[in-house]
Amino acid sequence: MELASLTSSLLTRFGVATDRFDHGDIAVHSPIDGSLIGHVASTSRPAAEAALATAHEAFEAWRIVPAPRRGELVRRFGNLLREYKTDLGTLVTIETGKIRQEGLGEVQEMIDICDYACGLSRQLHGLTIASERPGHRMMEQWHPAGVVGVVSAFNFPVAVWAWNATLAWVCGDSVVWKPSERTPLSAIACAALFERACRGLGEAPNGLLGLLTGGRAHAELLADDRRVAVFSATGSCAMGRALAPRVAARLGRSILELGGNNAAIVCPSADLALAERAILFAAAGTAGQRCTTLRRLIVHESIADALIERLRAAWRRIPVGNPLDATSLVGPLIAPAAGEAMAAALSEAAAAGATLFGGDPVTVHGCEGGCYRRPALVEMPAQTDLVRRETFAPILYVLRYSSFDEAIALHNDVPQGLASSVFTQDLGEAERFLSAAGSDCGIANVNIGPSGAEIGGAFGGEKDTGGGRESGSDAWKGYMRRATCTINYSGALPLAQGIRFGL
Ligand code: UN1
Repeated sequence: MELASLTSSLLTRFGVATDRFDHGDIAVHSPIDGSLIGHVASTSRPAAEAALATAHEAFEAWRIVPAPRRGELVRRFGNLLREYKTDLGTLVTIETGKIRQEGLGEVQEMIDICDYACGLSRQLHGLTIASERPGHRMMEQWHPAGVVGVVSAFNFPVAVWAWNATLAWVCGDSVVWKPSERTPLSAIACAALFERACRGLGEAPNGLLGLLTGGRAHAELLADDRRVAVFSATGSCAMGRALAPRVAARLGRSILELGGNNAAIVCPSADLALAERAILFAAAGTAGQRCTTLRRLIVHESIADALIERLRAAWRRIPVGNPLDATSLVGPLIAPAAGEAMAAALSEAAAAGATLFGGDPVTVHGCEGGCYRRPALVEMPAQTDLVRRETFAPILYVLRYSSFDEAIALHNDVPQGLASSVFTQDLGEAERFLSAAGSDCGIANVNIGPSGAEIGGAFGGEKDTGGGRESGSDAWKGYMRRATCTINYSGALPLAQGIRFGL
């Protein structure tokens, strides 16, 4: 079936009215073959302002709904996602070009975070704190924060939004979402499913989710508006650098998940067969377009030739093709510009004396309008500025090391700090990598690649990655405000620090 009609039948199944996707100023193309799959209207400035106002009203009603009831809404949303997993996964594949397995995986990640958030809705625990004063009790309460503005990227168009939105909802917040201009249809589908989840729950006010389709002006609106208590943005470091100062200017709170330049250190004792499989998924998966994609391999010189040999054999066999075909492992890049950026990086590497393998354009029959590239393996003589930059494409730079200290130094010597991994059977090396003097990233793994994190842990990274944490662990605290409360039941008025003050 032609992609446009497949897209429209999927959207109809989600309950989206035809006029939401068949006219408007934003032309949506599938990276699979470059074909036009829909038109979406940009939200006008007044409509965006109105969505913010409605979201703020919704917050004021929602914050007093008991948290477990808020969890019930998210549970319902999760059930709808279970029901529509295949359809939404297919739509994600059509709109982003990621393979079917990864499209389904992305929806599963949404289902997982719904379960997590639902459980969390009964566990928004605060502390009881020992007071220094007699007859006093101290406690911490966590209260809803307000409107959460979410800016999401094309590569994880629904899961990363869901990490933010589901936590925000159970925390008593409302959400205004500005998805990537490249993936408005997946966002519209999610909004339709969420609306259905709301319909079944009397307590859910109108406006718990506002959707702003269009360009960066909406992201700027969310960054600037004081009603947006939490501004959560995923995307490039450049995007973060442009928006974070605007939030800071109004002393607002932001959660930033920006670029990564993730590495794996492969030690002499590593299980090379396991490392090879992990490297393949982490470097070539999602056509190198995850923020957690493995971009740098730091290999001990004693095993480098053997590992590179294995990787070349694997790279040669990677099936690059239509992501809707079950046999494809690597689909297209999001747009021709991404292919151009990849080619430019490869020529810069060649000029720096690199040994290049792969990286060439691939013509996929029936998908001539898509931008398909064979993943590239690039042996670099040194960690140059090129290697320190994130090129959002399937390029794996390979560097050699001789001492573990040198490997860690190379590992950390990049501006970004998202995900990292070490492959070793040596407990000392593994522990050193995880220690305070080891990997400086927000995610550090042993014998697993850097990508494909589970939702149960906090997700995010340091340095240019922006420092934000989303998803599991105690990331929910970022979506609430903390009140420290002291109650005096003594009948007297002792002051803290033993201060005497009175007439
Ligand atoms: C992203 O690319 O922005 O850990 C998110 C992973 C996925 C999420 C990636 N669970 O690779």
